[in-house]
Amino acid sequence: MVDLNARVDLNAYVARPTELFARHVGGLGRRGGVLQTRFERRWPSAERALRAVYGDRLDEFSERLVDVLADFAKQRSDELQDLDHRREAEPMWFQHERMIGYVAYTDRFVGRLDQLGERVDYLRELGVTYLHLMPLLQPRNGDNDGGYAVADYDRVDERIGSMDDLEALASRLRHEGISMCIDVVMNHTAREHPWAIAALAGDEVKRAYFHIFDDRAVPDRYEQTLREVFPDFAPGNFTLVDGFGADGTSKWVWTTFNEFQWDLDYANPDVFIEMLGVMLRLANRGIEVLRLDAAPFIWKRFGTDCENQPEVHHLLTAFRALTAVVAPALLLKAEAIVPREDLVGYLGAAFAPGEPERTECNLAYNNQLMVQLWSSLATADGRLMSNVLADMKPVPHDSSWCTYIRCHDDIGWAITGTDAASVGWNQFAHRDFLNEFYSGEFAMSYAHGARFQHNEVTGDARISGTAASLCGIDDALRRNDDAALDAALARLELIYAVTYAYGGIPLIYMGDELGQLNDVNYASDPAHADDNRWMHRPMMDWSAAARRGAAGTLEQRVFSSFARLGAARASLPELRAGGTVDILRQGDDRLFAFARRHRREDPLWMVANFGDRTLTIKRRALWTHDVLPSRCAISGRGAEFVDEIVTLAPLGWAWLLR
Ligand code: OTU
Repeated sequence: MVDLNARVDLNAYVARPTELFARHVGGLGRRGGVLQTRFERRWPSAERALRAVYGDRLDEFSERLVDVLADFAKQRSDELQDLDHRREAEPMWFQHERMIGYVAYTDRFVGRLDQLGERVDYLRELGVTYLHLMPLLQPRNGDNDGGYAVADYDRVDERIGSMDDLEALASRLRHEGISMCIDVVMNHTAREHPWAIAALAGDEVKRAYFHIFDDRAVPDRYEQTLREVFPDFAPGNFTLVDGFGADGTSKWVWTTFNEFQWDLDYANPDVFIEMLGVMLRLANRGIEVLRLDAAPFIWKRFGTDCENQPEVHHLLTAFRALTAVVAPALLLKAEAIVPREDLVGYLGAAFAPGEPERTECNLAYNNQLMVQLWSSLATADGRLMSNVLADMKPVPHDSSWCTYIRCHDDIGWAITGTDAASVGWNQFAHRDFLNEFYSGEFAMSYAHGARFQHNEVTGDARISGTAASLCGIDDALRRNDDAALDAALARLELIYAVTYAYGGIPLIYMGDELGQLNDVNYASDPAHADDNRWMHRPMMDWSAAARRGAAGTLEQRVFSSFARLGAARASLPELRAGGTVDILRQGDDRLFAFARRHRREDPLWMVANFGDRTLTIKRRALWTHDVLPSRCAISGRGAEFVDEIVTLAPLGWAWLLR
């Protein structure tokens, strides 16, 4: 194991890169001075992280790193330098209560990048200040895992536009107050990427970009401890690929995901430098947030599951420090859907008591909250969620969660044996229940989802389906049951209201704001037929969106609830990220309650009833930090705060203030 906090003799190495950098930027006047200050501030962290991974080999490539940074710094536009200065003046900008995210596929949302500007007003109605456009760099042809198999990091998928369109859009959105986020698929490339093609053709340098083995000996050793991410359509973690070199021999290539996605080998510093270049090129096009896809997988170690290894954190720390020299406005978001003790480390939380916090990614997905919201709805019980979230380590004050309830992926039930036991449940029985419930197999269920990646051997499965369909909107409409529809809408609002209050950037997944149902025709595209995640990646229904202004329509009911939540959130500085979350337990199984607080400011409380009967909470039961709530800022579905009592109807919720 590499020691995360290994001491290195900084004096021996720091001087040289610092001087080298000074030579590059020395002639740039005042700007050069700023760059030099940033370099001197960030390099020690990068240096220490890279030395922990590469040891003395760092001395062989540190000069190249310095060159890369200086080149990109010189190319950064005036507009983006202004942005850098603004962000440096307000480094916690992304924690603001105004931050609300929207996540969409460009083609499914509007068609092409140059058409997206027409929809800014729509996003504004929702209060959106952050737009994540799903993978949009040039993918391989045919099945490309929704764009997660990139054939060229320097080109935009030609079906949606060009790099220039992307740059123009990022700039336009920025002027509208919207920061753009895109994916960097950093763990793997498509097998059609020029690096992979060169490796196949016998180029030894490029072969060393990947994990390629002549026979099964090494892969078999790794397989003993690896899990399968897609056991259904991509079993195993290695793929036998024919056609290597002049004689066309077959070799085993590491492919964690689909067989056309070749894992990159970050033990090779060339790969690190290439990916740094990819990130900085996108930053210099005006992208403000990079979603680092499958980040936990970028380091492999025998005898482990090859996820969340210490080197992953060193590498991310180095990416953060180095990108911050050129583009301090850039945020890195870890896509790490991992157990909570592993998850908080991506935001720089200490790994063990007594260890220091680190500066790693700015953002990460709070998948624990997401899973628990669905689990609580299905069980009509807030206890497991309360236990799990109370057990989560706080994250560093300068980072933030992305809170969400749906994304383009399946929902994996990351609930451990210990978690389940904390409320007297069995982990596997609970997982099976959730799968039965959300796939609609369970007799009493209102959900219309489907099982994803059912593994007959382990019994494991995950869930696909849109939020609306999982909340029962589909079911209520089919049965033409108004009361059921009310309840379904209340579920959707309730879980989104938690994501708007819990701390972080809440993400609206495209279509949820209109209650869009599953795409029942997803399988008619042969490239999507095997992968039912496409059922919750529908085309935007603009005719449904047009009904958002028509009183009494489903779309109006759902959309207005999102707009109201967004407006309320933006008016409550208590809801900005940072600060603390205290889970409040009242002895009522159905209740989920927490208080958010920044230093000595007054807290904001959220109380939510996941049960199917009305519940009451005495005001004094919400006592925290020596204060009590006295008024309601906003509430949903029958919530009242009268005298000393908060009354919550089933699925009712409220945000309370002092
Ligand atoms: C990600 O998901 C993407 O979100 C998926 O859409 C891609 O298929 C995949 O990477 C490959 O690029 O395991 O089940 O901890 O959970 O990277 C989906 C991170 C996944 C993993 C995540 C991955």
